[in-house]
Amino acid sequence: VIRGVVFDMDGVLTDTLEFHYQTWQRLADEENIPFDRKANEALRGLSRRDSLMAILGDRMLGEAIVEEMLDRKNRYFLEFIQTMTQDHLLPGVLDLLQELRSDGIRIAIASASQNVDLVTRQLGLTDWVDAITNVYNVPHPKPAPDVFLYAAEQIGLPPHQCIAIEDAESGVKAALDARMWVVGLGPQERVGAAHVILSNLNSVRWKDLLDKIQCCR
Ligand code: G16
Ligand code: MG
Repeated sequence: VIRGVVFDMDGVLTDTLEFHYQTWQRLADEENIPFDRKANEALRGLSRRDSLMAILGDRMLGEAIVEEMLDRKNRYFLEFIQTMTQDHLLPGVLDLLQELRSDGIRIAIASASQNVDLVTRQLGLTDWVDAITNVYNVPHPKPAPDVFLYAAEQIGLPPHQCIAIEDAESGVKAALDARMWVVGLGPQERVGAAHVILSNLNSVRWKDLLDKIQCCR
């Protein structure tokens, strides 16, 4: 039986990809590093540091410079986060959370974002979730399974009793390696490894989701 749902945040509960894009673009422009929307797409689900490493490519920089860039990027990102409200929840999210709650399903958020607590608060979701985990809580970021394993532990369930909902290739891999049932949101090329693939959570009912997972067991 499924007794818990672990949500990824960026790209599942809310769409911060555009905010991440604009802030990385601003940093890249300041540093004269080539960057565009297409390059940003490859950063989906990666931690902040892994994202910067991907942008820098083979440019070798000292740790102090890297740290400064990570801080600067986050400062720009926080400016966007301040403007977020419940209106930034993606379609279908609140309805699904409501259904989960009334069915007694435990709810966690497992994100690669160090800003997960703040964003959860801005979205008005703090009281909706039983646990929030991020990269601070675990040794290895996605695609390692750590953050999902930790989330399952936090809601007191074995991973195989949990469904993970992810939008990134790295996150799908992390959740599969944690041995959860995985729902991928997005195109086949990106989330094709998931057990169930949907385009988004709009009008997705809990019962339908369970049926779909049941089918692949
Ligand atoms: C998210 C995004 C990533 C972002 C990462 C780190 O993870 O998908 O693009 O780089 O968080 O964010 P921050 O700079 O706030 O620490 P997730 O796992 O919620 O999709
Ligand atoms: Mg994501």
